[in-house]
Amino acid sequence: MSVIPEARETCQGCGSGNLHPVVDLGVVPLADALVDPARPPDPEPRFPLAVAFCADCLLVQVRHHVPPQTLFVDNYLYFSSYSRDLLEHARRHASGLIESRKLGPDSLVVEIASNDGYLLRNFAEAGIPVLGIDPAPAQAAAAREIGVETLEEFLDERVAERIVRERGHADVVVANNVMAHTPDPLGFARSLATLLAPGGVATIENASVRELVRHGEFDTIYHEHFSYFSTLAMDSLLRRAGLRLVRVEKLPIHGGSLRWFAAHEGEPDASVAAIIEEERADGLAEPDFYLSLDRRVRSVRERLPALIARLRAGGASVAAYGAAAKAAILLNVTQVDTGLIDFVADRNPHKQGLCMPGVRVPIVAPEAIRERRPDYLVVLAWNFADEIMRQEAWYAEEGGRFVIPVPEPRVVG
Ligand code: JHZ
Ligand code: ZN
Repeated sequence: MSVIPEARETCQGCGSGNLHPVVDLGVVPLADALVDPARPPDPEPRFPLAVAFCADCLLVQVRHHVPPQTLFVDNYLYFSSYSRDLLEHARRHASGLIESRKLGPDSLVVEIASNDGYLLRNFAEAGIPVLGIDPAPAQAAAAREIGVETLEEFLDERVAERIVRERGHADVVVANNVMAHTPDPLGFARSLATLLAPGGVATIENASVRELVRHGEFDTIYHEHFSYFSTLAMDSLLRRAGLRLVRVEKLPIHGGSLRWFAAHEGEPDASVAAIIEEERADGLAEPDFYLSLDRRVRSVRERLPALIARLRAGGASVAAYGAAAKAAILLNVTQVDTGLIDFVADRNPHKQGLCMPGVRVPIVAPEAIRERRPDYLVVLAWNFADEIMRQEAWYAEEGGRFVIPVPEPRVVG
């Protein structure tokens, strides 16, 4: 039996007790704890999933903490390299840094949560020394196979100090979609500061909480994501870690992300003040902004199962695409189970043959779409809807229809 964590009463970013509840998604399985149908857990562990806003450091955060070892080592089959758009995004990020930071054979690029080496390979192929840090064993092994040296650990200050002793400081530290993955974001930011050379830059990328709320992306809330960042919250955190936020860029990836540039020194460019101003004007410094999420959850919870049930009642068959972590949350929160969808297709062979947690919908290879010809395909990895619909263009040409589930379920194509 797993231990059910208590709801935290203090902020994980600043220790304040000034937490305001934002949304409660109920009690759900872990988003990446895919179930082996030959050995199903009984009972399947479930955890409360509720989010709060800290009125002091402005960090949005989950209140029930599951140990990172459980999340990212024991139950983690996410490999970054199964999305071509993400690979292209990583390639552009790397070539931009190589050029702007004039990186070469004497530089060092460190990536935290380097996964299967999807990003660092671009630096390595250009002859730039790299070091990946990632605690997930299969992903670290895959990275090493393509020549990306990887330390199989969680980053903390001790690990950061050791790397500096052994390898020197990093000219560039990349932390993409990982700042949210730690229960101790301040300790994490301090580790970035330790790793970073005096004139170096850290680039930190994460889904933007502004877009999460504005577009009702509640399914991106799960235990792996301990926090949800605005630039306001990031600025506060980096300052407390002794770093400066010097630039911010908006990116379309993952439903709307931000890339923050942090350094030991240097003046912020105009992007920082502009985005902070925009966030303040939109109300991100106040708890009320976040409360609209609750309405979105209620609406999708009602409308998605109703839409699928209506299609099925008309004789149609329905399946889904993308066994993403967000898919597990969406299916469990809306109770879309095997009574409503037949399978979830996913390109990641590590996920195929397993079932979605909780609802137990089987995960199969995308070839099943051709073989079984469902009339509708719910795009659960909606953040990659364009790529998926491009890749499965034949399906729409032959009469199949896609359903996009958030912010409001709708049939497209
Ligand atoms: P995707 C992941 O979340 C993991 P998830 C993690 N929780 C995180 O922080 C965020 O990213 C940022 C598949 N797929 O990327 C691959 C195809 O099969 O939205 C994935 O299983 N064919 C750490 O899991 C899933 O869909 C395709 O053509 O919510 C997408 O998952 C494409 C494009 C994807 O992330
Ligand atoms: Zn706080």
